Amino acid sequence: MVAASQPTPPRIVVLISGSGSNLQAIIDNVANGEIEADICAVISNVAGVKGLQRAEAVGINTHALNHKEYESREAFDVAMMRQIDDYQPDLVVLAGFMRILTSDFVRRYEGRMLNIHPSLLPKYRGLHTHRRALEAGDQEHGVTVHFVTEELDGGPLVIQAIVPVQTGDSEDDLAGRVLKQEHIIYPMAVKWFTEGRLSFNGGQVAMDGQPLPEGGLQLDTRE
Ligand code: NHR
Ligand code: GAR
Repeated sequence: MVAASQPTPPRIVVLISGSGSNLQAIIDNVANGEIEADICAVISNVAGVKGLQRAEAVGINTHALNHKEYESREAFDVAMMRQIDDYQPDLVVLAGFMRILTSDFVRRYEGRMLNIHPSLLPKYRGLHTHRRALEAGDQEHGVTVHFVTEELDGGPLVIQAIVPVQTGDSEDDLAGRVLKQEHIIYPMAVKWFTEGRLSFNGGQVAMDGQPLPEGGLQLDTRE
């Protein structure tokens, strides 16, 4: 029997700055067939990081663009856009990417760029989220996947995973508990996007054509 010709799978470019464990979770879900997509390239603003090695190990193109070698944020972002556009991606995935992006960059990929942020947005935009949740005495914490807009960590929410904060938790304990959930919800969101189920159009996130509530979907891991 002749196999039916498959449409070309959606193309993904992943931006990282470090360990790339979220990248690995997405790589694994593509490898096992859960996500039908082509991860065409991984780009890091830091050379030599583990995430680049993870990509190289499975034959994905990698690029390191050191932001310190550019005279401005704008110049760095222009270089990144050129590199990304070589691959004509359908989706840009920020996976532990640590540079704030300019408006021109964000506008170029709006509606097709996702980020994972380690807090229950709208709480704790920006950095050091685990420390801030502990210092505030929060009993719950978590992680959010959202579409990227110009407003830092302010784009519309897709899905959150909620974890408990336990007595005596260190920042690392809490970060580890959250990271485990990141590896579940980020591949889910990427899968929905690549299947055409998840969209962000005209300011509204929709799943299967239905607008999502403002808080996005919730995965509550507490008993
Ligand atoms: N850019 C825009 N325009 N909008 C968003 O929502 C973005 C973004 C760029 C990155 C990820 C974000 C996160 O999930 C992200 C979302 C870096 C910083 C930061 O302060 C803040 C938020 C995020 C990523 N970066 C410092 C900077 O000067 C550098 C910090 C460092 O290198 O360690 O760019 O948390
Ligand atoms: C993750 O916890 C991610 O949510 C966070 O950095 C870690 C990256 O881990 N992202 C940010 O803080 C973005 N500012 P990874 O490199 O192992 O995926």
